[in-house]
Amino acid sequence: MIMKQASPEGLKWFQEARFGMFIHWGLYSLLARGEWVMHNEKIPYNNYKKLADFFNPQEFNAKEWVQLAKNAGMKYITITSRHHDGFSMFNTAATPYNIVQSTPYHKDPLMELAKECEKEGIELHFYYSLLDWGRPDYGFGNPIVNHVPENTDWNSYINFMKTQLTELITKYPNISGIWFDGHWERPKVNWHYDEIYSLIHRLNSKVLIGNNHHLAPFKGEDFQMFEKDLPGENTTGFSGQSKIGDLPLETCETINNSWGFNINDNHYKSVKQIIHYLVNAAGRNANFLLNVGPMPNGKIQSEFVDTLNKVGEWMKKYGETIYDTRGNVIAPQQWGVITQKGNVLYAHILNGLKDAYVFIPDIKQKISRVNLFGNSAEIKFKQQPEGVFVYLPNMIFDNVDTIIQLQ
Ligand code: JFZ
Repeated sequence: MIMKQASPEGLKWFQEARFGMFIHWGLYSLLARGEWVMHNEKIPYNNYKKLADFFNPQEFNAKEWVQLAKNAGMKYITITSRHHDGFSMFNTAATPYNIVQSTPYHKDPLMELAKECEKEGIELHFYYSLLDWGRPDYGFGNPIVNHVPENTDWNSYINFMKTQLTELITKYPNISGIWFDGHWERPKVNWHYDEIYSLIHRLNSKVLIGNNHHLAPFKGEDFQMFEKDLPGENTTGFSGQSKIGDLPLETCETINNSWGFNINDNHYKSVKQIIHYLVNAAGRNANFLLNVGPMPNGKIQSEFVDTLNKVGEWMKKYGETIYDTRGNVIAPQQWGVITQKGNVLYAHILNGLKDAYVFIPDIKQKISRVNLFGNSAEIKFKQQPEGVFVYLPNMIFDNVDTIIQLQ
């Protein structure tokens, strides 16, 4: 079988986008203790299922979510269509365990979101869990023998996923990516990726495939992702086996410490931390997918909204140094990172300087002019074979990011 990748058009917008919103939203949001609550608290599947009887997000408003993302300077949204609890947050014929059929809400929020995204020029990706804690044909916990879980109808599970993925790709307008997760739970099983990936690209060649398997990219994948780590770092221990390949990169991180809504979690990241993560990702040539976990009523909590709006204000001023740039042109430095667009380099000083100058090594192109981004006054510099020295005496540093433009 020939494994094709997504069309270049899809890859191009993805690399230009640089900033997206991750959304974890499902039945678990009701319990307000994160998306792993069923597993962590050993809630029996048949009891957990009762949550559907009262999942009724009356305050959900696709317009509000899309405006929030847009105002924050985000170019795409990646939302959970089905998480490990197995509940489908969209209208599907493959199982009645879905938001339209088994909740009093009876509507499909992902369709509303997809239509709104299309209208507003925001791309939409669906998170899709390979792992399912409840379906008998998945057989969670069963031993894997000869690449299939024992005592299950594994083919039935694979077909179920194919049916759902076909629905997601053919029925929802503007969908441009699938974000797989759960591989790590069964690294030895036969996931039939060859069939699944070619199905996706055959149905829509624009759709990008990414898989949170924490390994070097598999054939047919279009981007490589990192969870809670900048590419090349491994602070979480999840990213150890991730060799960085040639594909576009994405890294995801939470706005507090949780993916799904968590009422106990007050560990809100500051605006500065979020901006630093975004700049550090761009400097390493990666998109930043920033997660929020909406509440069960469909609202996004005010702490997140405030932060996102402030990040958006920064992006309105400085987005030019982030969107459509390339990173890894020059290795990350102690003081920060460099992004590049055409023949313009942006040195982002994130961590302050010891001396009254900044040294940018390994610059190949001839530099003719240096100034602060957004300020035309020229700054003194000296170009040497080993790099460029930019002199910054009496400079007032921006507490978040001082951006020096070189061309
Ligand atoms: C996964 C999910 O389990 C989690 O709920 C969330 O959706 C996140 C974005 O992705 O989290 C993982 C995935 C892999 C590992 C750890 C957490 N891992 O390999 O250790």
